[in-house]
Amino acid sequence: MKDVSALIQENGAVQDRSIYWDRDIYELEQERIFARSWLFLTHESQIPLAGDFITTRMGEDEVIVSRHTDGSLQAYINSCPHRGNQVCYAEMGNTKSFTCAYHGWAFGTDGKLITVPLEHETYYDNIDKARFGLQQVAQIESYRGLVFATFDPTAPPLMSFLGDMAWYMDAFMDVPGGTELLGPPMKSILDCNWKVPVENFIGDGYHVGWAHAAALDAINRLQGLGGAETNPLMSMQGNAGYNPDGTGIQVSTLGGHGMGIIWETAAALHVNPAYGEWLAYRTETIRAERGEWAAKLYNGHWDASIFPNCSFLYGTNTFKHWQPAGPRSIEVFTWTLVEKEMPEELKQYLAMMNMMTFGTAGMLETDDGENMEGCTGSNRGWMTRQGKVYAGMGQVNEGPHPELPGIVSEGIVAETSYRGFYRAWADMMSGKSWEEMSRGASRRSIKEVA
Ligand code: UNU
Ligand code: FES
Ligand code: FE
Repeated sequence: MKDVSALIQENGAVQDRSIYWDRDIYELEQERIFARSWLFLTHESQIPLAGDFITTRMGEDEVIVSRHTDGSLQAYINSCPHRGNQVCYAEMGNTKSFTCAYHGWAFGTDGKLITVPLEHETYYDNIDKARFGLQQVAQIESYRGLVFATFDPTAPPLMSFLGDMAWYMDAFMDVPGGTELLGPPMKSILDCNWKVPVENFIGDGYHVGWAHAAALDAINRLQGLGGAETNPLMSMQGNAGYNPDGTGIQVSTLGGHGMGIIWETAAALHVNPAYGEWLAYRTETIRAERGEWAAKLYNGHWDASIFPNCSFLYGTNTFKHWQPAGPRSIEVFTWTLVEKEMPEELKQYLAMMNMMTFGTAGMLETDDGENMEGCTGSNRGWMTRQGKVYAGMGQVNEGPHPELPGIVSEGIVAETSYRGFYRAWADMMSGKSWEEMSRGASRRSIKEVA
């Protein structure tokens, strides 16, 4: 395998193409990134009652996530400790126990082994059932309803892992009544490396006007509006005459998370004015309780990624979990991000609009999907794969911000957050300790600045 420390160069701006293709690099990612990081599992609202469960993956490990009889959240590997069969084949449900189809071992909703068929007659009661529960995750926690777990007992608490990313996300997560993800998620497969969609959502403001030109035009027609004059996001369409100056910011926060925020455009991709009206109504409370920055962030359109493999578009209400399935394939789970207190019809409209834009066959998802598969598949060529790709945009106008945490670049068309993601990726791949990684130069909290 290539020298891991040489895969990312120039402070995150240069990537070796083998990271999108090679099996041995992918396997090292499983060990050093997916077995250590906090990974998104589900939303608490998907499993509100005792016995509720869903199945998902952490890296390539199949896991069951459940609400135990005592109300606690639990997550454990979906593989029987007897002979290794998959225990649960359902995607979601409610149960008292999980019974393995092979020999009938049964587990509680905390993963503990509760019954062994013919226990007395075959083991002569000489089996220590406490030894043979489903393998538990090391830690499980939630942040405002988003449930995460890690296999690493030494990983810092979830809120330290999210760091300043959570401070930013609070602008729309910390609203009266809170937020939720509408599920069950849409599920689809893309033939791309998992990092390609993560880098797209973390801050690729560059592709929006170009790759999505036709989709933006279609949405603009559905809106029946006048185009760029009435909808600032539409001015990006085709890039003609688009000047990114002052339109927003791109941010990289310590730990490899990041986002691009286009001011005043949260509702820009919507055809129903009800969403914009809701935002205006909510902004009053947010401004009064949390100040001008929170109100400004709340009204921006965000594309964002939470390290390592979770992304969202705030405003377009899509929330993505990119699950690695080999170096050149992912399974995509797509949720709809809404506020709990929104009227039911508004939530249903947002779920429908998410389907139309970023669902499996969504107008923008298909634009992105083709590019993501292309960015992966072209590395099939041995000679191609010896080369590198470049994310150097925005290095001249980024740095600390007087009021906001992280590294901030003016204008959303930048690659600041790409570089932050790849610096974090390189740190984890080289096996740095959590302590070493916490001493990054981008540590800068809003409290330090105030
Ligand atoms: O396609 C995207 N990632 C995007 C779309 C980002 C910002 C606005 C619209
Ligand atoms: Fe960006 Fe080709 S122009 S990948
Ligand atoms: Fe896109």
